[in-house]
Amino acid sequence: MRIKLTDKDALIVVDMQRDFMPGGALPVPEGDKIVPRLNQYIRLFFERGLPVFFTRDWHPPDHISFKDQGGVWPPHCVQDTEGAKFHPDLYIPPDNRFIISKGTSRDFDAYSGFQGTMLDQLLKERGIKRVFVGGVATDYCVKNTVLGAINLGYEAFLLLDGIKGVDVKQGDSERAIEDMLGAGAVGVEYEEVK
Ligand code: VGL
Ligand code: ZN
Repeated sequence: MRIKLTDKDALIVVDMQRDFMPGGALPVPEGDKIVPRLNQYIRLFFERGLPVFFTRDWHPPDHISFKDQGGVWPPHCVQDTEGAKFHPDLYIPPDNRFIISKGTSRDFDAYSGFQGTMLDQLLKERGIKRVFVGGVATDYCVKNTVLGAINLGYEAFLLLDGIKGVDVKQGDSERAIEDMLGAGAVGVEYEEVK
């Protein structure tokens, strides 16, 4: 399907941080492989004057999602650490881009970029009606951000060539994609977006 970008569109790049890349604390297999593709999307939106939102997991050191606190994950994306930085090759435009930190308080986790953040307000203020979502992890934060967007009334496009999942259980990412498409998300690839 051909998608023509308009001024009601925004790009959301989910959690492209070192700890989610191979060698990081909570690696998404091949998470780094999507950086060049995401950079193409980021440049496309930036060149069209459309806003780009970068979500990041931004946890305190004693966050409840960590195993030591009874959670399920190894410590990851601790605020102000190397692991919480974006992948060094990720293109961050000089302006019209926004960093959305989530999971910032000890007692709450947030898989959706909308949870406990200003993302919805920032999009609404700019008249955004459609969001294009890529990044990691397909089966956690990408999925919850896409479903969150749909619940808030946005049209959501899933960047099929710009996502990677963790697959704690085999097939998790495939099921997550089915869930998103089933909820109304539209899957797209770069060549279709102009
Ligand atoms: C994520 C697990 C824990 C994600 C964040 O970004 O998908 N996954 N925290
Ligand atoms: Zn996390």
